[in-house]
Amino acid sequence: MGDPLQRRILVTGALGQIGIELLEALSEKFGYENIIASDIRSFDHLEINVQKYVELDVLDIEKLERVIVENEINEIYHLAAILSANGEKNPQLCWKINVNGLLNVLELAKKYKFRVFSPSSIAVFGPDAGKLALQKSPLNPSTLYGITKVTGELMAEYYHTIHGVDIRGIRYPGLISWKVLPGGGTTDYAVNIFHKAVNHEEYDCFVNEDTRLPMMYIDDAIRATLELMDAPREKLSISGGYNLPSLSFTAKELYDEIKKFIPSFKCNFIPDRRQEFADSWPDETEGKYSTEEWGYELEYDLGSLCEKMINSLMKRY
Ligand code: NAD
Ligand code: AKB
Repeated sequence: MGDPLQRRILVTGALGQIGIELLEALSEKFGYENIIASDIRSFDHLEINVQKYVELDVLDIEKLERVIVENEINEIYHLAAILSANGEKNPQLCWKINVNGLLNVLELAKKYKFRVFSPSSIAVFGPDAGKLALQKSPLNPSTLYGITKVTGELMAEYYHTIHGVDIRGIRYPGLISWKVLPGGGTTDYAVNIFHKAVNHEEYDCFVNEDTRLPMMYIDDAIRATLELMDAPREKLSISGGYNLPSLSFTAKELYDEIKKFIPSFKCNFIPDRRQEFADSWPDETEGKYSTEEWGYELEYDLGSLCEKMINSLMKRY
């Protein structure tokens, strides 16, 4: 076995919106040679610097176990999932990947004693959580995706308490990033709008202009992830999912902010089914426990987030 203090990390679902960014941050922090990226898809991001990539379906527990053992993995960032909008289109697949996939990871974590990061979501909340969701607000989601996320949080608490697995999670708000397009969620409009604006195209936003949701720039989410995984376990009272303090803005407020940079940009608001999912979620999340237990603080506000997104996308296009 290698040095037990040296992190040997497997990232599942690594080609997604969060994975691409987390891979870069983990590689810089722990060394490119210690990060194994995996996803069900074949590797198609030539611009991403990855030393080892494995095509891996998290439902294939034998292959997952082989990858863990052969690479002496002692930490997994388990990002493979189906998000809210796609989950509602294919509930069985959403349940299988989000719940059974996590169960595979947890069973192997119990056996091989590696640490796990498993993201939760603001989708754990339903209409009864109120506009400002607290850590201990009720968890009665009305989307199947939300139900899988509550189940994942309960499984995390169970495997921690009963089997001593060191698993940690964050209830990410809608994440705004520019490197890859988001993967079929409800908050995707807050990313897609930037691509259209920078390309000088009109955008048909699929939620109405008053829709207000908890949001965050990706750098704040990646930093939260690394900070949580660095926190001493004895300081943590939660295994399933920490609320973070979030930004909170409407689709119209986002549009207005983008117009400060690109005044000719035009956005139409044409709600579809995803409006229902958005309406079932809170406007904002309160992050008391993440701040008190591991010192988390937000850095980006709406203005700095828009500036970063627009400058980054302008360089790319
Ligand atoms: P994404 O859809 O962009 O990426 C998920 C990745 O999982 C994809 O690359 C997909 O190919 C892969 N995948 C799907 N099925 C798989 C399987 N069977 N085996 C292996 N890989 C598989 O999602 P994301 O935005 O990167 O989200 C990652 C995690 O963060 C998810 O658990 C999601 O619920 C959570 N989350 C994301 C957000 C957000 O705004 N992006 C917000 C809250 C929570
Ligand atoms: C989605 O919209 O499904 C995700 C999430 C908030 O979990 N971005």
